[in-house]
Amino acid sequence: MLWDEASGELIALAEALDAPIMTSTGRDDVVPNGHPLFLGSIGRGTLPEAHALFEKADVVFAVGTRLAHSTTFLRPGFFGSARLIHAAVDPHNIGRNFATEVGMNAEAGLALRAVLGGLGEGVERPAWRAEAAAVRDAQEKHRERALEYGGKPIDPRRAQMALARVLPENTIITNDAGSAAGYVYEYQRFDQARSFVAPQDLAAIGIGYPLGLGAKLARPHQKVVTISGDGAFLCNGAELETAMRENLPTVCVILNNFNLGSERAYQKHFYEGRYIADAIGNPRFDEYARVFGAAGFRVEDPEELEDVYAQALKEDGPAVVDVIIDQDVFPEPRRKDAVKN
Ligand SMILES: Cc1ncc(C[n+]2csc(CCOP(=O)(O)OP(=O)(O)O)c2C)c(N)n1
Ligand SMILES: [Mg+2]
Repeated sequence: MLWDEASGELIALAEALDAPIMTSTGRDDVVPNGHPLFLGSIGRGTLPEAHALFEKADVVFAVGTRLAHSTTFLRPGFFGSARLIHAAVDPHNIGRNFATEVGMNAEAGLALRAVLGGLGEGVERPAWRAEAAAVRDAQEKHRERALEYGGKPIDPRRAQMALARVLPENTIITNDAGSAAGYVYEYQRFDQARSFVAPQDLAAIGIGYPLGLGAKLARPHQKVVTISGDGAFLCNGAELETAMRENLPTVCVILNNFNLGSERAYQKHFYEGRYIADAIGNPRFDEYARVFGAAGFRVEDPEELEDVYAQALKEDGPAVVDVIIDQDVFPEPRRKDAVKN
């Protein structure tokens, strides 16, 4: 969808059908998130309200997606009783994992234009519009609630939402794998295509910070912010040297729980909280950044988040914000279904 720059066609079709739009995981930037029919991405960040509406669909038109693991978990019942129309550029992906009523081997824009062209006048379905509005309302309330999570260490949801409130329009966000960074799907919002670079199926930790440097090289006039866990940042944090040498002023927000939180989450949910090898001892990341000559910040008080983020965003060189967060707040493990079976 992004490669084909077909967001306009996608929106036109959704509007013609009054059909809600959801994107695959990590493609939250395909549609300007303020659009009244946009309900977020499918996968980790999907709120129950959005999921319930997805399950009510009688037809799902999946365009320009592989329907890969990070979105569908390859769960056989993923589409429930909905009939699936799947347009994909690689024919091997059509019918590969899911029973498909109609397959279209086409680029996203072409497939969308073909369907739009055959639609005629479109339809009005005020009930679906209203349901979409109700889901969007629930999502906004959910986001706002994060601002009430006080206390120390900082709740990672508060850290994410505070960031969402200060980011300038058209900031590019690059994300790392991990639990606290994974809240990105619930709390960050995107206005334009190609403003979100997320780890996909392999989800290797350590990717976030270098992704940000690449994004800054490609788009020097846009702000670039990376959201990373502490364990993930430790994998590739020495790229601060590259950032300094190449003058790549990104802001790296490290959600620091002194823990490989994703592993802790598994141990909590599947091993009765018998924690082992999850804790990590970190250097102070603000000082670590300064050793390279970059700007370093540290936040321990949730009330200071927005100010410190704003300061870091004003830096004209590389900056790191070390946010000390609660190691016991994390989303449910993504692979819960897989581990259960
Ligand atoms: C290269 C690699 N090794 C291991 C993993 C498994 N893994 C996924 S998340 C994670 C922990 C990440 O810790 P951190 O970056 O501190 O984020 P947190 O979950 O604590 O928010 C690990 C080890 C992985 N995805 N990639
Ligand atoms: Mg961590």
